[in-house]
Amino acid sequence: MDSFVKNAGLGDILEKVEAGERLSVADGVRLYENPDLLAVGYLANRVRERKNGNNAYFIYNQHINYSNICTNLCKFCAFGKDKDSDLAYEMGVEEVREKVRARLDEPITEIHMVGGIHPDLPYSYYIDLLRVIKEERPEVHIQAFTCVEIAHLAEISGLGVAGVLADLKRSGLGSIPGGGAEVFSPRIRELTCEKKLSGAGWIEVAQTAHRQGLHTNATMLYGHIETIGERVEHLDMLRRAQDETGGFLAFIPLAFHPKNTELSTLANTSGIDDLKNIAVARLFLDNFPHIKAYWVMIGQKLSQVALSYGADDVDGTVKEEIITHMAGAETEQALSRNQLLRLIREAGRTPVERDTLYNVINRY
Ligand code: V47
Repeated sequence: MDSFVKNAGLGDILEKVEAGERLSVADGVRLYENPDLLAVGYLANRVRERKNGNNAYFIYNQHINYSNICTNLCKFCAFGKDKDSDLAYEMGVEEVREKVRARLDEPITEIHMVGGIHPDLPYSYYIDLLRVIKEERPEVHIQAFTCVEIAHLAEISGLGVAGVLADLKRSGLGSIPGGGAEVFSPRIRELTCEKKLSGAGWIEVAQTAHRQGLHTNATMLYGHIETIGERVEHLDMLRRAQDETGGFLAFIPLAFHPKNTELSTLANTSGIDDLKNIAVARLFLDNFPHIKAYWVMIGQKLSQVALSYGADDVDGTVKEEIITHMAGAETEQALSRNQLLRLIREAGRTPVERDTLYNVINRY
């Protein structure tokens, strides 16, 4: 049964996987470069099964993007706009309250809220956002503000990263999403998002959060101008950080969508590359409990397949996704619980509805 993995030239990696031994950076590069997707996926599926059994997780969540006004204007992003752009928007605090109120009849357990790096909203606005959400939905877990936004809030408040995190936590922040990581390589940041917080800075914010007991996620935006070496370097930085502070819950590979971005001449990612990123992440990030196949970016169909290539989570109901759809995503805006259940069941997994911290809400 394992012979096809050996025939693919991955016999030594199979042995490491079987022994639960850590893969090297060179192994990571070899996995990405290996053309035998089935062999790489088989290895990743073994690890997924060992870590998560037959469970495939999802969450009933709501996305809120409070503003797209952004001073970073990254080349890969179609969401961020200059404040003078006709497409710029900014929600008042009461508007966010309305967004929450409008869905109070749904069993939402998480609100995922991110925005751009706004040039002039005061620090109090962000605290108010948390406050109104908690006023409307006291039980909800707020997963909000990427590490990039946190660094910005640290600056405008003068509180520093640790001070801001403590303050946000007191105001209702439950955890931090994985966005803004992009590719940590200074070369990629220089070429695509020179104004953004550095890769090292992103990790520093995430680790500061972990030290305060706040969990975070991590992402990697792949499929633009990054090399395979830069992808593995990114994963390696995350793995080292996780060894130190242990607060990452999930890793989510994000498939680049080129439409309406400054990199619009690039092609969309292929299904092969999408599955490779899931599989290599599962194999390399041995200290990450969960790998998410984000259906918004890779589609429902490939998310199902990804559940046999290392992923154990498909994110959630989402609703009103703006960031990927502005960059040309053709996926739905939201999925119902029944759609998620069907997606997971058809893939041969047991659907498990979770909360943000992976406590089980319902096993179906
Ligand atoms: O931070 C920007 C990326 C991120 C594009 O933590 C793009 O559980 C593709 O981070 N094509 C936002 N990606 C999404 C995100 C996320 C989504 C779901 C779950 C979680 C989680 C996190 O999307 C941004 C940026 O890295 N992005 N532009 C684009 N054109």
